[in-house]
Formats: sequence, C-alpha cells, structure tokens
Amino acid sequence: MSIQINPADFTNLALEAHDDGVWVVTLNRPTKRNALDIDTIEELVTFFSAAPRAGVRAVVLAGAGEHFCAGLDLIEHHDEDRSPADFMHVCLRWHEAFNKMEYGGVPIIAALQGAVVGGGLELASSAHVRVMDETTYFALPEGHRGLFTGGGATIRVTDLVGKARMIDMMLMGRVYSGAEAEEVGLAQYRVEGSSFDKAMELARRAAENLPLSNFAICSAVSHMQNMSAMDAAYAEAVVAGVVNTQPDARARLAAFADKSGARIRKDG
Ligand code: 1HE
Repeated sequence: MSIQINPADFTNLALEAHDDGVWVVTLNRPTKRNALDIDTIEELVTFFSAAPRAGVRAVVLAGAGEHFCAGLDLIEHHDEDRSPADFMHVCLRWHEAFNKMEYGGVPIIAALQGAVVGGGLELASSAHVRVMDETTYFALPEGHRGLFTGGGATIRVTDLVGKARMIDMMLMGRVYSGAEAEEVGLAQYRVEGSSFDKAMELARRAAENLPLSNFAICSAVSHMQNMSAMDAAYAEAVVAGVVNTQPDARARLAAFADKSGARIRKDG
C-alpha cells in the first residue's frame, strides 16, 4: 500500500527526504513571503494526503527566507475578484490541506521565524508542534484588511489561545512575540538559536516512535476533541486496544522488563 512522493512534482514546496524518514517541507516563495496562493494549497493537499502512506515518519514544516508565511495571497485574491462561492471553495481546499495535516497521523513540527500571520498562523496551528525563535511573531490581520479568517483559525487558534485572546487578536490586530507568545500557547518551544534546528531535533525524536503510536497521537487526539466525553473514552479504548498490542511494541516492553530500557528521569 506504500506510495511514492516525487519532490520533482512540487514547485511551491521544496521537499527533502532524510534517511530516518524525516521530511523537510519548505514553503518556497520567499519573494512573496511564502503567501499561500491556490497552487501552494494544492501542493500541501497532495503532499499531506500521500505522507501517511509513503513512509514519512515525521515532517518539519518550514518557510524559506526571513518569514514563515504571510497568509492568504492577497494579490491573487485581489486579482481574481472572487465571488462568495469561489472563495468558499478556496477555503474548503485550505481545510482539506490543514485537515490532512492535523488528522493524518504523521507528526508535523513547524519551524517558525519572522511573520506567522493570518493564514500563516492557520497553517502553523495545523501542525502538531510549533517552535519559535526570537524573530517569530504571530498576528491575525484579517480584521484590519476587511477580511475574516477562512482556514480554520476560529477553531485551531482558539484552541491554542482561548476565545477571548482570539477575538482580541482579530479585533485589535494584536501581535504576539517572545515569551508572551509562548505563554499564551502559540508555540510549545522557544529557542534563542534556529527554530529549524530545534524542529529537526524534535522531528527526529518523534520519528523514533513506532509509526502506529505516532498515528494515534497525531490523529486520535484531534478526533477525540470532536466527540462527547463518553464517545471519546470509548474511542480511546479502541485505539489503545490496537496500538498497545502492536507486535512491534513487544521489544520495547521486553527491554523495560529486562531493565535495559530507558527509565524516565526528571532531567530527561
Ligand atoms: C504578499 C503577501 C501576501 C507579502 N499576499 N503577496 N496577511 C497579511 O496581511 C500579511 C501581509 N504581508 C505583510 O504584512 C508583509 O509583507 C510581511 C510582514 C509578511 C513581510 O514584510 P516585508 O517588508 O518583508 O515584505 P513586503 O515588502 O511587504 O512584501 C514583499 C513581497 O511579498 C511583495 O511583493 P513584490 O512583488 O511587491 O515584491 C508583497 O506584495 C509580497 N507579499 N505578503 C501576497 N499576504 C483563508 S483566509 C486567510 C486570511 C488571510 O490570511 S489575510 C492575509 C493576512
């Protein structure tokens, strides 16, 4: 059932596969600050639809240049002069891409620098882990531009920062950076050096987990958030039934039993 991903088929994304199954997916329109045009969204749909069946064990999602992503391609949107139905369909393609990311079962670590704004924040919030550096800043400028979020921010950014902060970000164009951004939940890691290097380290660590465990972590948790507590508990039991009896886990359990397996210590 394995399928191939051919980096040569992609234009707006630069793809790089590493031996340990980590793939680096880079938004590659730095002269446009990696703004998301429709072609980029289609490439995200293609890559993240294939990744779970192509042996991809973890992804680092990065942006070329000084900014991670400037959000919706405002020039394309202006030039296309879209109808409401046209733009609804654009948004549905964004959701297709971002849902493939969040629910696909492959860990995605976003390496963030510079602007992570508008749709760029919607993209970043579809990753499972966000790493920021000292240049990273987050904002939702839609309100100021006469727009509204259409790529899932009302759900995912609200999940990260809470409803009150989300509304404040949209109304006031409030910009979060530094320790404050980390504290409100926009990133799980903040580094002084390169967010990319830290994201690679984290992706490599995640790629050492068994793929079925990662599939459950990076799919089931999100699905369960959409369920009632009763249904989520039931689904959790079913997923654990499958994951926790996987044959590949036996060696790891045996290593714990014979005391060769790593112990969990306070300092990691
Ligand atoms: C763009 C875009 C874009 C830059 N669409 N082309 N997003 C925004 O409101 C963010 C808009 N962008 C900016 O505020 C700034 O560009 C940045 C802070 C990201 C970067 O500033 P800077 O000084 O480095 O670059 P620049 O000079 O503003 O732009 C460089 C080029 O990138 C320029 O193109 P050029 O051909 O004139 O050189 C810009 O036009 C281009 N560029 N950002 C198109 N966003 C599903 S709904 C989602 C709703 C949204 O995402 S709203 C968008 C929010």
